[in-house]
Amino acid sequence: MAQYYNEVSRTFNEYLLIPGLTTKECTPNNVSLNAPLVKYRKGETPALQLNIPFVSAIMQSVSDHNLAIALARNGGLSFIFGSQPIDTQAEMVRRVKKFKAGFVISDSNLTPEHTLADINALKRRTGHSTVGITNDGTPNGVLMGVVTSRDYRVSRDSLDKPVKEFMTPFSDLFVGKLGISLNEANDIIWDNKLNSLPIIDENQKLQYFVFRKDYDDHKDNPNELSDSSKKLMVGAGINTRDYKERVPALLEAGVDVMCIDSSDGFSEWQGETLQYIKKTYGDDVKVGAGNVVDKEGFRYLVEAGADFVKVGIGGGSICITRETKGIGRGQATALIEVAEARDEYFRETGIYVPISSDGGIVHDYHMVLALAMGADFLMMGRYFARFDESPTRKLKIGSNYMKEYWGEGSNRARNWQRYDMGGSENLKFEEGVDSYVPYAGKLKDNLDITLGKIKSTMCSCGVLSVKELQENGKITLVSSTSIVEGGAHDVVLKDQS
Ligand code: RVP
Repeated sequence: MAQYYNEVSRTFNEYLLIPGLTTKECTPNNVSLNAPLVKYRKGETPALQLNIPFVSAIMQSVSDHNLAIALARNGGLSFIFGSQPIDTQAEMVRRVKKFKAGFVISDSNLTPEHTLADINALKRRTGHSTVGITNDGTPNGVLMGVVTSRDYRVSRDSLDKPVKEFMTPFSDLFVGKLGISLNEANDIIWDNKLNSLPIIDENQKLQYFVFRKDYDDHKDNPNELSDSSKKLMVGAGINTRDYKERVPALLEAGVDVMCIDSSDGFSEWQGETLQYIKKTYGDDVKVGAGNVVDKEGFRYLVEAGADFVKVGIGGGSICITRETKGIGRGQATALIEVAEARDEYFRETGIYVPISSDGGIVHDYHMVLALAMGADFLMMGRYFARFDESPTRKLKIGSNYMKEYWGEGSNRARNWQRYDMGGSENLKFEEGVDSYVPYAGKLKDNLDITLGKIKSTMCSCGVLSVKELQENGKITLVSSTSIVEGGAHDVVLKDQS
């Protein structure tokens, strides 16, 4: 007879937190959001920790090098999406590791042979008006000149005018030499009334731009997540097919941690992948696994060597796995059970294996609930997809700006490895959708508000750390009628437009 779970499968919306005593030292400034990222022994500190308990989803529409840089600068970590060729993924990792505050790798580049029409098209795509002109049109080609919007007049100049006729040529440019400090670069910008300064190497190859407008952005960032050589930390997704080639390339690029990315991680494929990585590279190479939704799945991955385990099937905002395959579990219920399994494993072995709640977080209070229910850190896709730094297009739909957001199981991502169960190639079906999410601006601005809310809720609960929240948090189920009571009700809202 099949095994029945008598408990109803529940999600975050069905719970609330009950306040604890807020003592006088319980202020948001005193709250720490540090979180362990990888397993550790009792009494030791984890080899990798997060400064805020957030990681970004292993998705094409979420985690590229730009988002990874923005998130690490604010204390979290991105897992660069694995559904791309090994060399491009490794290059994204490399870009994060090479990041230096204030030094931007040029994302808008053309050759002198391109035309004004190409400049216009590029500007529409990137939203940036400074274009590096290099011999081969790449971000690190030999610098031939620079084009800014001061160099042409769309109303007067013909669209087929070649770039070489209106760019500021190299001979007239102020440039900085690789190795220059940010302060020195800014001095050149201010002394010469420039908007940007290209930085070149000894072969005149473009390395970075320093922009005047970024000056204020690049003050010290107290939460920055960096490694022992002060480089930003970054993760990457891998799969259970090409790991023998992908893992060494990612390690070579400097990746700090990897994660096997699959919608259903309770598989011998993941077991084998974990064992291979640990046997080949030893325990210093860190790799998480998942996703699972119960004790059995957690145990299996931990015993195979996982450094952390991700929890969640079917709860992602773009995920239709539950509809198409009928597998999954309410995110809260799954998390509560796996957190119990982690604690039980810790009591038995003295090894603490962090768990991540992955998918289904909608409101900021869901984050506090997930942490209180036992998540060490949270993986989010939709939340990060809304920001400037995510890799997708921003579009105006009606009167609102939106960003594109698509699932790894959608036809658009074609990430079949994530859903692979072996078997025939032509038995593929979609487990995700292609969608829009409301555009929300810069990551940092939104994150500051979210973290402020989380800290404030933790103060209401009378706790100063995630650990205390997990030990002392009080959680209640809510009825559907009390959910209505929780919003504005029985009043006529004034027009908020
Ligand atoms: P959300 O934050 O609710 O948008 O969920 C993101 C999570 O959804 C990812 O981390 C991943 O686990 C899952 N996902 C990604 N693609 C798909 C899909 O196409 N079904 N699901």
